[in-house]
Amino acid sequence: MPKAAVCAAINEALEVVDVGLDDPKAGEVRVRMGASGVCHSDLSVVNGTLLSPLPSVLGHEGAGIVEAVGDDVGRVKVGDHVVLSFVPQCGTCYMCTHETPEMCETGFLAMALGAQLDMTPRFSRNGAALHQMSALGTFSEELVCPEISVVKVDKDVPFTSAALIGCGVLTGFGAAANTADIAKGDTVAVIGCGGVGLNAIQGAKWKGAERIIAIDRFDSKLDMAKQFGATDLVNTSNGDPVAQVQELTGGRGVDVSFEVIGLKDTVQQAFAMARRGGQAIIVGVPKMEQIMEIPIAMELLVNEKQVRGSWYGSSDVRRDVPRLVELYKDGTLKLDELVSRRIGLEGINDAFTAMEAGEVARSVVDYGI
Ligand code: COD
Ligand code: ZN
Ligand code: ZN
Repeated sequence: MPKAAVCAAINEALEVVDVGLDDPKAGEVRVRMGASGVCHSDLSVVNGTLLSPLPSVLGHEGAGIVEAVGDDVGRVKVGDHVVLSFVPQCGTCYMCTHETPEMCETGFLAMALGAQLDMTPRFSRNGAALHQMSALGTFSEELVCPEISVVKVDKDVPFTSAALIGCGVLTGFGAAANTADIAKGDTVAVIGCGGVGLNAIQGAKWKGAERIIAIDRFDSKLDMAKQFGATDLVNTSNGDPVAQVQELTGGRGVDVSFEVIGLKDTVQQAFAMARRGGQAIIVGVPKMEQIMEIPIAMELLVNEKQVRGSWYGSSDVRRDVPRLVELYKDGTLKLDELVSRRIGLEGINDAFTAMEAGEVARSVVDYGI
């Protein structure tokens, strides 16, 4: 029986327990986990910000080794190293064939309901079904997931680095590389320099942005942002970040801004600091009831500002994961540097505390295989 960190109810600490794991069915694979990142969205499920069915094995950012395959599995074989995608991407549905596989219709419900494509989970506890976050549940020594949720990667990428590709890197880097229209020489701003925001910075740099303004409430995060390519640092505790950005840009604002926290106020700030004709890219997801307010006449029309949501960095995982691995290998993409702490499953609750205190880019569960 694998050990897994289970969230039984909102606002309860995760419990590390033995869980049952069914064999993979047709189109599914069993993965022995190498590593799992601890992302803010895991904490958002625990504190009720993000709605996800409970009880559940959390974790949606991981990498491991294929240990068994069900019938009709053709994309991977036993022994392959894989990065897990928290969005299953089938490659054949309407969205997948219209260049938007991040919104794959085949996997959407399973992902939202914490189950496999047949809407049942493979985990159980004392005989009762346990959901799997994003059809995964990477806070487990082993899991079963759809084969369309795994992407084969080279064996020489350490699991602790490969794992981070699965959420933080695809989401953040992709927001800059895929969703946004960044031109060489642009000035961008990134609000929120956590595990995802740092990757938006890396993506913007890769796209050729010349100035990258990092914005956060902690100097510790701004120091990390500088290491990942930020050229200007704005601490929100020193005053209104929009005014600080206007000052840094001669009053014009930035070509592209990114909101990577998930708060209404910072979404409004991202829109306000975009220049005339600029773009605000929204990566963080605020509480469901939050509404964005846009002055239609001046901002949308006269100033021609755009606002775009970026779900999973608008990523096509079969195109983007290999591309990111290449960028990691040639030294362009920093992954090892994102791993602030290596922990065991029992350290996840402390990892949430460290995340909220601004102490880490990422804590990573190292399963030690
Ligand atoms: N002003 C300035 N900075 C702030 C503020 C604020 N009011 N609040 C928080 N911050 C900073 C923190 O100091 C921290 O550096 C950063 O914002 C947030 O970083 P993390 O490490 O806590 O969070 P990430 O990077 O792991 O996750 C950010 C997301 C935006 C992805 C996440 O929180 C989210 O919105 N998830 C929901 C969207 C979703 O489901 N995405 C797919 C899975 S992640
Ligand atoms: Zn995540
Ligand atoms: Zn699809």
